[in-house]
Amino acid sequence: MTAFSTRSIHNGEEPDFRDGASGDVAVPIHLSTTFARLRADSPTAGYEYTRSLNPTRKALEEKLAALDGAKYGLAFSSGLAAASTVIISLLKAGDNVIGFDDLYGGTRRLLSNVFVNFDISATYVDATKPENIENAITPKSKLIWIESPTNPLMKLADIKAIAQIAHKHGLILVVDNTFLSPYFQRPLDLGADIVVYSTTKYIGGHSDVLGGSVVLNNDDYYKKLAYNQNAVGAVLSPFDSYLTLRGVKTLAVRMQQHQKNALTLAEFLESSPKVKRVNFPLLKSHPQHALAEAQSSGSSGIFSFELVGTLDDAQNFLSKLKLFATAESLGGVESLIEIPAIMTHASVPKEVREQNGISDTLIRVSAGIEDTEDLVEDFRQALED
Ligand code: P1T
Repeated sequence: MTAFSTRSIHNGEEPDFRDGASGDVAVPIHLSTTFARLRADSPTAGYEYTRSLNPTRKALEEKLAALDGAKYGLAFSSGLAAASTVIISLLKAGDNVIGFDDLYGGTRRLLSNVFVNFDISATYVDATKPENIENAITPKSKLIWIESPTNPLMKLADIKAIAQIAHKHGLILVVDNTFLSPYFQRPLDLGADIVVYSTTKYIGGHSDVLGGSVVLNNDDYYKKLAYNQNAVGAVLSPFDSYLTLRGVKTLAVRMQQHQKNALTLAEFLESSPKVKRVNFPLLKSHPQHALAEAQSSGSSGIFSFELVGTLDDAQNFLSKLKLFATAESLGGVESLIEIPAIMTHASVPKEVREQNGISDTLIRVSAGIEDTEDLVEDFRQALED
């Protein structure tokens, strides 16, 4: 197997030199919704209708599988569409999901407010301690859903230990690897069964395309997921597949700069009296720093910190920034900042937020790939009275 940065450029996009083919170096955007056949009983190269298979999406799916060292990849119209298709494909009424209690608010909303209507229940535990997951397992439990690091508190889950627990009890382990991307962490190698991504974030990388993906090795789960990708229809469009293919080619170089910027900003904030605590796995002060070093090869541009003061102080700090846009989302080349309690995690009930540590002055940062010193200077001026 070639190295990560080589795969991100070449896999899925080998030029086609067959007779009549043009040898495109970048895969074209195949906009056709349907594909003609020479004979009614034989689709051309397996293509029938774009919802079931499209050449641009197929190229992306091959590339995404290669980045995680996976056998299969599937691309969806959003991260939540990918998550929904996983749940629809592998669970049925009466089943239970055990989730990390600090999941992205939208994932929690999907499990708690949507799938509950189909009699699929969700139990949330502090998965920083793998034994909490084991203790929550009941005969109804079928699937464990974790993020590591979590959104927004940057808590870690020991993927290897949780995979062992899952398999001992016959459960499926799903890891949402959006925050680190396959560049810094490959959950399948650590024992996870299924990895999901919001490709809207680092994989797309430019805040201009919404998408989601699933990568996996298990043949049976893949068949179910591929069937429902077509049957449910939440597929990534050809144009969005092209944008994602284009974005992911630079993932390796982008992730290095995201990491450098986040670490420098996190260290700067840690030394400020106006900051209560900084949550970033690469800081020695992170309670799971050793686990971060053991299961991932680095961290991305995301971290969170708690400001001394009130929600108003947090909003004023954001307003004073010149280079960080106050916006939801993360993982793009431009720096973004937000207040989870009133933005990305507003759908999580207040008492759950408070219990988990998402206070009104918790600020989440997505450091982009701008010049490091320019970003530090922006924070410095915004913290001044
Ligand atoms: O937005 P969408 O592509 O549907 O992805 C949902 C999703 C899934 N998993 C994680 C870890 C995520 O962070 C997200 C989306 N998150 C944001 C929009 C956000 O600002 O946190």
